[in-house]
Amino acid sequence: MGTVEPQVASDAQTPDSKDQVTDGFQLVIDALKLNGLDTIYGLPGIPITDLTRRAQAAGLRVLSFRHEQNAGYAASIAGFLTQKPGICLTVSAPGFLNGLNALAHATVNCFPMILISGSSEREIVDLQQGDYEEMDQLAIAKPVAKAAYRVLHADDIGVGVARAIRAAVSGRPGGVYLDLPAKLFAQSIDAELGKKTLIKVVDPAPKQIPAPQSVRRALDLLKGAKRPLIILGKGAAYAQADSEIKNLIEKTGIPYLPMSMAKGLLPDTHELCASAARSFVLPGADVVMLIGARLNWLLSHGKGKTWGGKGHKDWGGQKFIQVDISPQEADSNVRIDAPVVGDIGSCVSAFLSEINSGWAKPPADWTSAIQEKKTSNVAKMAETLAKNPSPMNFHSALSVVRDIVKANPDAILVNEGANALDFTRSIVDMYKPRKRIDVGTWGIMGVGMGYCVAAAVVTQQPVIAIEGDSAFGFSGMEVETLCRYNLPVCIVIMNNNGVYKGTDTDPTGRDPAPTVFVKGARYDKLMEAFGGVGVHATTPAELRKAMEQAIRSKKPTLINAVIDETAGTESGRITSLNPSAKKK
Ligand code: ADP
Ligand code: TZD
Ligand code: MG
Repeated sequence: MGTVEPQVASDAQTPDSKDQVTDGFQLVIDALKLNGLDTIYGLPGIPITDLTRRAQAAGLRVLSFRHEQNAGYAASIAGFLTQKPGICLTVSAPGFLNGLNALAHATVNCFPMILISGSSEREIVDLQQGDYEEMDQLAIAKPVAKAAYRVLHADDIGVGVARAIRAAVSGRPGGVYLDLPAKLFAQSIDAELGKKTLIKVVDPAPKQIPAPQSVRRALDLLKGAKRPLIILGKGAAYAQADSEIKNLIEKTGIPYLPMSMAKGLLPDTHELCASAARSFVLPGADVVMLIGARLNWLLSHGKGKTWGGKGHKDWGGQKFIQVDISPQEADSNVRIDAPVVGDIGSCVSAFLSEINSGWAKPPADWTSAIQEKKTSNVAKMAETLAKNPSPMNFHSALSVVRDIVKANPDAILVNEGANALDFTRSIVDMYKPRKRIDVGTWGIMGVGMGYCVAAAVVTQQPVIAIEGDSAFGFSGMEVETLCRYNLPVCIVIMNNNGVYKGTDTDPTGRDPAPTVFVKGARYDKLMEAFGGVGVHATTPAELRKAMEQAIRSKKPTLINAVIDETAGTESGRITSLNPSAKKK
């Protein structure tokens, strides 16, 4: 620990005996506990080592990682899964910066998270006198956080934590930074007074009821539609309004398309699910209702050829209804004819109360055309999945994963990579809400092992991670963490020897190509090094056996699934965003 400050912050009494005194460490712990925040994802060191120890002693779950980025991703997804801010705890400057990536990720994906970092002495930092791990962390966090606060006095900890919680979960959720300078922790104040400074946040994410007029406008538009479509995004999954959303779709009979992390909100096998006819419904729809989904790059900005527009920026002619908690989201890419601002539970309930009084199903020519497309695409896919090539390819391996997930619908599926991501998303059906967690809005690599830890800890369900070999490398060292906490996680590495594929070569013959890795790498040995189960699988049968065994045993398992190194495509499904590939 750094300097120990005698005491400050409280006016009246001088503490006369040790047990009537509390300190900054304790108040942080008490403030978190008081608000039901019982899990910390972090990495110890100056000045927060004692905070991790004392939090653990006080009954909080403290999960210690090998790199702060992974702890941060764990906290971010815990926020998504629980609607409570996930807490990431780091040391100053470098630890803080390592965690910052995840904070930005939380903000971009609308996940509630609080990054708490210890920081160095304010006076020295502000005069830039070269303190240990000196950095103006608050200033650096601000641009990527939804909000950022610093607490200087122990009797402000209660307010600091309360503000951080409200900022993280209210309205559009996001990442919040809380800066706690080293000196704060050792400040002691009278225990009774300290207790009174704590705040139990009342109604941290208040309901936001939509204006009746906006609800009517939206329903009028939807009623007049000949080819309506509902798009469910991860905001809809986050909102935990599962039965309302199911009712809306089933009562209206409108086909829907789930975005990646909204898969399973209704089972992907639902008759109204249009996933297998995506490239038919997007250009074909005349009215589209977005529920917790932004018209960003993942939806081609609501225009262009994907939507039936002539050129890449041309409007396809759709009218849009957008249900979102953020009043600023509408019109961000194309005109939104009927914005409905509110929380998804309240908005969908408002729709339902109107719809209950009768709703005509969409015209049969639209729904039957979708059905036809689905049937033919599903049949084509089934044919591909049934093949058993040697070496194994993405399809034959994922056909196994598809069966395992079907048999274990409560398991959480973590997914990252390029081809390993795109193929899994389209091949593996999800059956329940919030079971699929992946690379999110930025399409980032590195979320894998942090997500596995948090998913196992907060849901107490088995976790299956389908990882590209490159993707896995970003957080691979956390297999030790999985073993240390003995978490029921089954990792499958789709090992195609590299980024996208393993076949590139250096034209000069000097080095390996930038996209390729050591051929035939044995990632399974990595898991064995820490006492977990490692399996080398070269056939679908071996993969199936190993996955079944992993789920049954609940032991941390890593299956190195050998995939044909020629099988992938450059950038997976987003080749068009790749400038060099476009030129070819
Ligand atoms: P996807 O990537 O699945 O399309 P996005 O992350 O783009 O989803 O969109 C999620 C949207 O959901 C954001 O615009 C966010 O404001 C919104 N959102 C998040 N939580 C809620 C909620 N409880 N009620 C309404 N909207 C929400
Ligand atoms: N760095 C980060 C943090 N995020 C990224 N998305 C990338 C780099 C670029 N990138 C992708 O977009 S996918 C990918 C990288 C490096 C890895 C793809 O290789 P993989 O998957 O082995 O994980 P496939 O199955 O071989 O395609
Ligand atoms: Mg790969």
